[in-house]
Amino acid sequence: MSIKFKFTAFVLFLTLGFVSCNEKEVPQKPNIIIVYLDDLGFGDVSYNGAKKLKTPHMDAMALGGMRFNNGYATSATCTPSRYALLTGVYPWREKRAKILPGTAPLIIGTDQMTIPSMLKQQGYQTAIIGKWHLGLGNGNVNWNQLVSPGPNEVGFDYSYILAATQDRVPTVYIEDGKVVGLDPNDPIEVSYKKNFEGEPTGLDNPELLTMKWHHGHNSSIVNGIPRIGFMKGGEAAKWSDIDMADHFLNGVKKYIKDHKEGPFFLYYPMQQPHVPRTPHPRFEGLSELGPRGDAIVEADWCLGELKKTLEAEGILENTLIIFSSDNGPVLNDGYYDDADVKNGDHTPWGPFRGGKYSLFEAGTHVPFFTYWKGKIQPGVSDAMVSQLDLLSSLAQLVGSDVRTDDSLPLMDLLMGKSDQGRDELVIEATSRTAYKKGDWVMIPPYKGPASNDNVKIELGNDSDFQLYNLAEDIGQQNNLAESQPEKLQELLTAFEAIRGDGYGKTEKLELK
Ligand code: NG6
Ligand code: CA
Repeated sequence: MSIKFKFTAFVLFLTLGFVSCNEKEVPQKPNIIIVYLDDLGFGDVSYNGAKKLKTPHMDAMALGGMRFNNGYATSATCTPSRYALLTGVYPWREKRAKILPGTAPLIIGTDQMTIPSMLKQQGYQTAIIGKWHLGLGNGNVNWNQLVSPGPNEVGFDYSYILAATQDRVPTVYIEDGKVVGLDPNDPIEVSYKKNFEGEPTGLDNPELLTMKWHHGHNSSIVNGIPRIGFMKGGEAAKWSDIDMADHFLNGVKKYIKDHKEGPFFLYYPMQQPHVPRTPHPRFEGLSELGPRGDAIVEADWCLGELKKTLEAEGILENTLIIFSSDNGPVLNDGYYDDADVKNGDHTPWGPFRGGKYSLFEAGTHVPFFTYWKGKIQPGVSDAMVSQLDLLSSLAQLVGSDVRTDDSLPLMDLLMGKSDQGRDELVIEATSRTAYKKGDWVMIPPYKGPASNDNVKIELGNDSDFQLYNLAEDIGQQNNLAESQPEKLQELLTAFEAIRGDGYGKTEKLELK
């Protein structure tokens, strides 16, 4: 071996040694993007077996990153899951974390820790572009002035949002607290109590509708679609439903281009496939499932565009992407859009029982993957992880000592470097809670109907305790509460230690 080669090898050895110990000790500050879908079920993605719709971009990222077979939202509805995701606090600790109307006040405290606040402390630029649904203002919002506090007061440097849901008023975009495109001569008024005089509604004016309501959704009409809540004025500011995905995506692309020097945190909560399902016409018929499937194909395309943008800007290798959904799937969530009629043998809920609103598995057991080109090796994990864990995990990644009691620092798991997940998790559905420990799930007795006839989903209510072993019974068909009293007691004790004993025995369902 020549002296020169020996020397080169020695330098290489030193460099590699330095790099690898550097990686361990020095925190990394990649760009971080959370892509959060709305009502996407575990079985709605082709990498989990969907056949009647193809999600090639989700598949490519999931299979090229770490895929979690046991990834959970905290809740079976939107607001509480989003609350937990951003704050790292169980949503049942905050009474207001329930499906919010468009007029609800902000439910995250402006002094509360959030993912974007934590990342800001670490030098990140932070943004949300998409669905908010965590309340705005302090009550009695004047939509014609600065709408505050909101995302900008809980850690986001930049916000471009829809206030609540696509089916709720106000149907306008809000950028940094200002309604986009508002004509001051046509002020916006919003009420969830009563209609404004002379304004048509879905209930009274079916002749004006391009989409029919099935249950709820019969108040103000915007773009031919009847909504929840009443709204007047703001004509020029109203969004175009079929362009919504493109609109948010364009904002996302611009944000990435403008902030490519990084590090940035981008929270990209898409509105698909929540109702009303309004995929752009170019996606029409791309699934065999009608607008719901087409909206998922559209969301998949958006994810592909996101990746392309990162590639084009040369920052894909420096960006961690986390993908999940806020709650499980629902077919008919209040409009006649053929989602149920065309569903056939598609299983949005995957192998699980229940769906959105349900304490059964499909309510919270959702698609979940991490992708970081070159840094995360392709893999699959059965360890349990919740969106609740993202705050502490991301803090761990960037070298912040922020932690919450509920949020576990599981960054090694998310990076595929460990198979250690959480042992236990409290799950929530419309103010009811249940407990999961390892393969076991315990659902306490709840009053209320076994299923919701409108959405046709089993809710998980029963007058007796339910106990399931998912290792043998993934579909939750065999209630072992009677035959395994010791196991039941073990879970109940552990559950009450976290939850206290007032875990909603008499809670009412929020569903109408
Ligand atoms: C329900 C709506 C449903 C949906 C949901 C919120 C009715 C009858 N149903 O109250 O359509 O908007 O709220 O969904 O109004 S979530 O994903 O944002 O939690
Ligand atoms: Ca949702």
